[in-house]
Amino acid sequence: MVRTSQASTFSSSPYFFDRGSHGTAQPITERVAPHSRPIVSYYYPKGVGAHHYGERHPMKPHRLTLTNALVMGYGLDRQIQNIYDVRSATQAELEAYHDHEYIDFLSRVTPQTQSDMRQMIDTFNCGEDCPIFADLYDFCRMYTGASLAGARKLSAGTTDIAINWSGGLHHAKRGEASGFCYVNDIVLAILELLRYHPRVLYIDIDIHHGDGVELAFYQSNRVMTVSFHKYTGEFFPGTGKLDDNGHGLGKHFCLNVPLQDGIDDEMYLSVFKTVIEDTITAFRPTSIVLQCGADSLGCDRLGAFNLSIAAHGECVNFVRKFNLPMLVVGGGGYTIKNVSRCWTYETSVLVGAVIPNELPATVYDAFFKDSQFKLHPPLTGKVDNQNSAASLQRITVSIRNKLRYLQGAPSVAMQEIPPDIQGFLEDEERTIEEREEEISTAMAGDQRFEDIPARNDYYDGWKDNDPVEIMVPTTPVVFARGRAPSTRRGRAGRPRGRGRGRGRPLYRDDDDDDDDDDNDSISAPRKSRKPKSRGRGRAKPVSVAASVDRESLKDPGPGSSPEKDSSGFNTPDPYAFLDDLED
Ligand code: V1D
Ligand code: CA
Repeated sequence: MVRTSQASTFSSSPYFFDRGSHGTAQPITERVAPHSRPIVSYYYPKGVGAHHYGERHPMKPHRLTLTNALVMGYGLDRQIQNIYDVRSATQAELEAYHDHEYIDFLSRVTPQTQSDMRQMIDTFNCGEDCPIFADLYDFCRMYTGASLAGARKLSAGTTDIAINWSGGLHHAKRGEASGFCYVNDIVLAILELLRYHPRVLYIDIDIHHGDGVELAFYQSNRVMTVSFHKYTGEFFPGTGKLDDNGHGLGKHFCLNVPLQDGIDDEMYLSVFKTVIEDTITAFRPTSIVLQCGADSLGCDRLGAFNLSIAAHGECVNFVRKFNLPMLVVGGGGYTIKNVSRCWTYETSVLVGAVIPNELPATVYDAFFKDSQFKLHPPLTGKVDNQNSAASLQRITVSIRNKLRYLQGAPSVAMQEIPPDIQGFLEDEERTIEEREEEISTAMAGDQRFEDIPARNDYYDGWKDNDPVEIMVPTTPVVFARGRAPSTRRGRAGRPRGRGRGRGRPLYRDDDDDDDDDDNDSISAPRKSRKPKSRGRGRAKPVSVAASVDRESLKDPGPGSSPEKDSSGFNTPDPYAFLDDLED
């Protein structure tokens, strides 16, 4: 069924830019040389699709069953190196981000006990959007276990791409459910990646703002979040405006791309590719997490965009081509026959296979009959396009100017070694394969010091122009969040600060001094004062990890006199701290 591709590249495909008389994007026909095909791991927690939010609820986990049936029906399983029915996440793993009280509640509440737990149900924001349904906790543990397993495998360097269509529940907060999401598997997976990856880029193409992930990393400079979404102020969750850019150390490490109803393939792809290319150039992530919410497709039951499956898939393809370790997760998507087609198509894009437009026969044929069993049904042009070329240009120019504040990839703090690294061999919850993988991950860290390239060597791709010397201890862990994602620590003592609220940071940069979000013209970024040759190359083994955090990337405080670049923007010198590190 699957024809493995051979000749040309996607960029030579006439697909999106020469759309002939069809007026809509056509399926990808990229050809990928077999030797360059990535190792793909596909996670499908058995039984995850059998859960029910409720008859009238738009979220239908059955879409996951449909997706899996199409993926297998196309024979894509023969193109995927690893297919896993993964173990569920443990309570301790969930509590690496979420509050103990909240997880304890999720583990105990059932449709039968909910009348006795009314107050807690309100406290934890369950109700209409986030109902209490049978086996809710198992459902959460399943989809989260799959994202965590994918992240671990990426860190071990034993896969290039990990796919978990059951994950991507981007609205869940530390202490409460939100927008059909209970546990934020994305945040947990990113925390896992951060054990080995200095910089993680999160990209969110769900039509809703990825508020839960943004909030979790709003003050971090090691995770850059970029969400593309419908923004009106009213549309759920009501957040994600252009000038929400992060706070404290995380200022400038959060981007929002607010869009209006009816955006079409051409406009979306143009803004997506511009923003992502600029972001990757400026931030230089060492891994990417891509949330592929399919409610941004045309004809979605809750959405209002006009995207075709081909264009949605082209976003995935565009990110794939950066060849960075990538975790791909699902998210929203409420016209389930389209969600399953979309994620099947994206699976084929990720494995580098070409699949025909004719759907394979499955026991779910009834879902696809009205669209003649096609993978690419017409979905576009149903909603008036409220976006204009000018409004989109304003966004891309504004974002390009915001990215100038990054001034090259950031440094990495060496603050804390997560205790779960030191004790990972003792963890009885881990499967044999996980233990082996984790041992090999730690070994790969040792190998760094011998200059043996490892897949998970996070110096890969830093090339020779890193201005910051980063030294790693034998256990290759960096962690810059003030607390490690320990799976062993008690939770009771942890402050329950932000994240307990209804999805808004407690702070707002109303004093935003960026001046970077209007109709700015683009001017050349200021060059770093520091010579590029400093501290580059491989890190040397050190017995004490150097603490090179990015306090120094903070905006200058009131009264300080930031440098001004030639364009007149205030630009803090991100490398100022190097002056203190001279030996
Ligand atoms: F239409 C409904 C029927 C039953 C229950 C809920 C809904 C519904 C539709 N849209 N709920 C919504 C959104 N909620 C509100 C609430 C009204 N309150 C004041 C807030 O507008 C929630 C939409 C959630 C979207 C989730 C997601 O697509 O982003 C997603 N991503 O990953 C998983 C889900
Ligand atoms: Ca989004």
